[in-house]
Amino acid sequence: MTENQMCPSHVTSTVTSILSKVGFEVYPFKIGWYNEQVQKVFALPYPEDTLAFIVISTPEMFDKAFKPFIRRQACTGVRDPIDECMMHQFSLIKQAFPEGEAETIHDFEMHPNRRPKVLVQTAGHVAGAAYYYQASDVTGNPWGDKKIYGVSVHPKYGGWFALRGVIIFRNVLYPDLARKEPPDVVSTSSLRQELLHRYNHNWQDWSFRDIVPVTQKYSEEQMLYFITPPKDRQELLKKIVGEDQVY
Ligand code: B12
Repeated sequence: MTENQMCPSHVTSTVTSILSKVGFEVYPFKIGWYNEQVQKVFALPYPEDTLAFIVISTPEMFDKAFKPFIRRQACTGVRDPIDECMMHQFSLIKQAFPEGEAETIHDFEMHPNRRPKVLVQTAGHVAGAAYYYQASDVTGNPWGDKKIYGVSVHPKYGGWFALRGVIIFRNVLYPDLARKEPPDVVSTSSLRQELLHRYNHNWQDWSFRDIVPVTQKYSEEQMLYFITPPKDRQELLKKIVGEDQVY
């Protein structure tokens, strides 16, 4: 740590205290851990010891962050309401630190060529938050050359969570950050194969989310919100939070 850099443990506790009370989990990682996994085009342009966090929304986010955000009529309706809510939460993190210290990248942010700015599943894996299962984790190459998308599984929420983005502290180097492996909860090759099959071929039935027993999942109301086509969600929100409280 240099003389005048912010203390990494203070940064971690500030980020955690803001986000955990509204249904998020945050896990620290070093940019170098991420960059050593991804192809160069996806690398994040910071020194390897730079402190970053992956932000995960738990099943509680809907009640603790999203509904209050809609009730406060803080949503403009210009973007997807969940995305707007995430932008609001990330802005609170930026405000908690001196100007420019906390940089954020959302899962939905793309470069002009449509390449995602951050691969949140890889970030979640290297941070020890949720194991990212890919075709290479299954023995015997059952799919041949066919493109199979990977999926992350959380030790408590299975697939009932989302990886919302990363927060990067460009001026905080943390060479001594201890690395934690993500819990390998889908430990057999046959169950991993089943997981990837469900995620790639039957993702609409959401059964991939229940690949392991979970302690908590989305409420009926939250499930209804996410299965409702975006164009009909505003009507549904009126029922959820009250007619006159929706943008
Ligand atoms: C583009 C995108 C899509 C595209 C393409 C999918 C894809 N994976 O490429 C489409 C539209 C098809 C899609 C669909 C869905 N998506 Co989508 N999607 C994304 C998005 C925005 C980017 C993914 C991407 O382009 N990756 C690029 C490729 C190249 O990355 P990659 O395959 O992981 O390769 C890297 C790793 O292999 C890494 N690597 C190499 N070796 C190693 C070794 C280790 C150990 C590690 C850790 C990494 C690693 O290096 C590679 C890059 O160089 C992410 C959010 C994000 N920003 O990451 C969500 C995301 C992957 N989607 C998600 C979801 C849930 C879905 C859907 C179920 C729909 C939905 N939103 O409900 C469907 C299901 C997929 C399906 N069957 O169609 C979730 C997955 C959550 C989870 N539990 O994993 C994400 C993370 C969004 C989120 N906010 O949570 N999606």
